[in-house]
Amino acid sequence: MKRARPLSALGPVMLALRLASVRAPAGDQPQWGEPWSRNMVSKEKHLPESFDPKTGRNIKWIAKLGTQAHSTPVVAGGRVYIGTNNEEPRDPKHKGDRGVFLCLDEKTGALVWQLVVPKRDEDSYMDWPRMGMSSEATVEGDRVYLVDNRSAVLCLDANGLANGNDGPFRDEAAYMTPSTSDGKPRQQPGAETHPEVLRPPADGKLLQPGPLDADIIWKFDMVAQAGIWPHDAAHSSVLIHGNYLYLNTANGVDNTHKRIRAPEAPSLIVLDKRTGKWLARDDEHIAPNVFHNTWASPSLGRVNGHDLVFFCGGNGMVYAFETLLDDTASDRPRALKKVFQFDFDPTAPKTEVHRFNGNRREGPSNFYGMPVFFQDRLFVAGGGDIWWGKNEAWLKCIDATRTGDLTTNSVIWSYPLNKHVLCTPAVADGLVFAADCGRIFHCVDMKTGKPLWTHEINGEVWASPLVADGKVYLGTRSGNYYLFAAGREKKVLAELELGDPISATTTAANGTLYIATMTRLLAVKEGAQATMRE
Ligand SMILES: [Ca+2]
Ligand SMILES: [Ca+2]
Repeated sequence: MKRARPLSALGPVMLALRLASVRAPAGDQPQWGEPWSRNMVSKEKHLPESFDPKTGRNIKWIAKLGTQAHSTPVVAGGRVYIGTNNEEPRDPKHKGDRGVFLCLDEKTGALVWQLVVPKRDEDSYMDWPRMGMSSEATVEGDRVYLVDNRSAVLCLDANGLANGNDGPFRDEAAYMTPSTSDGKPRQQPGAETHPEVLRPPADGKLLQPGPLDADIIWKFDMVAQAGIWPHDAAHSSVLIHGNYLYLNTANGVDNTHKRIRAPEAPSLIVLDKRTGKWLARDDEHIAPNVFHNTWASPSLGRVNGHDLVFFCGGNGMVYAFETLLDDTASDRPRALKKVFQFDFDPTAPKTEVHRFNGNRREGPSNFYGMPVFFQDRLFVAGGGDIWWGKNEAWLKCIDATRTGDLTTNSVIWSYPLNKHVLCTPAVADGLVFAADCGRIFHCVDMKTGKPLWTHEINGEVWASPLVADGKVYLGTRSGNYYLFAAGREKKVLAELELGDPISATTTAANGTLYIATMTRLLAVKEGAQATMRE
């Protein structure tokens, strides 16, 4: 593939900016997907049909990231938030492999502050080298909720340390200091290695927080406090409902990929957003059948007058739970009350699932994307695990108004995908859009599940399609970027090569698109012209 000129060689904000027109802002995008349905749609208008990073046409600014950036950018309060690694260090005191979470200025892409967290060095399978921070931020007011690369849930101050170090958490120095000097995994082959709490060096030499470092308000360590077993990379997108945070735990297999080491650990937890106190958990005994990990985040919708939390477990089951009431308080985490469950793949094996590890023809299903709630229905994409499971995958539409076991009585339609799926679907104007790792983009009729059109694309799709302003925006792991008309007839508006693999879903906020590749974040705006300099 012909690579575009590596703009990442430019400085973070070395692009002069000229806007041809200024339009009224439509809104922030403070979380991944539409609140709270997680539908991959946006109400933004006047979004570009094309752009060119080589000439700067319709480019507002470009910010350098590290060498991997798997989270989707989030925009709130004049800031853009995105996770990456430390291969493009922004502060010389943070050396070596780290999880990095950037807070950038929305107007210019300049760094406001960054959260830099040491890797887990007990075992590389607990925090994969150079993966960076993969979770999406969720922002409410001046509070930023995030799961870091050590599987800790953090509440951060959007104002950083500029307005002082706010508490109760004030151990930023210890939390940013690695326990070993080189940060490399110290695992021994075959050794029984357990996850450990970060213990900075005994010599007392701590890194000192400066104005570029994040201000942590509170921290909840899912490994130490909820007993999960981290695997590969933590990924969660926190859902806020009232005073409570709902999130998946990223509890997974160990480095053999055939053993669950924390069979009692929760898959879905609820924390108090004010304090980080652990209030509730699922009691569905999901963990023993988690085939790989618990990477799919929850969604929320109102059914029959009640708010329900929808959750796709790492065991191939879809659940709905009652939300907690706003006066919930107890000494120990209570069990979430289940409203329904749905077996996404009922003929798949249900016991000793890890014997199917590496089997591409037969085995259980799991999920990476979120269940989208739309008009009393859930739209769910799932199937065999991309790394270790079977190839089969589906997009399914479920009636979310029933209770109990929905497996046999609530499938409205099921549409087979080509191969492995990681995306969350986008539902708009009677159409459902999804893309799979078999390199096919799908447009399906929302009512019937009948395919309307498909398009063969370059590269696996780890991102989700975004529908906004009558267009579908989608990037792929081969670095190709597609714009389709969001209609019943196929119309490819543009196909670009951005030069680096793309994992992030495109974000639309305040009239601008945010498109992240592995190495750079593009702010794309109709009428903008960036001056490209060496
Ligand atoms: Ca502060
Ligand atoms: Ca603090």
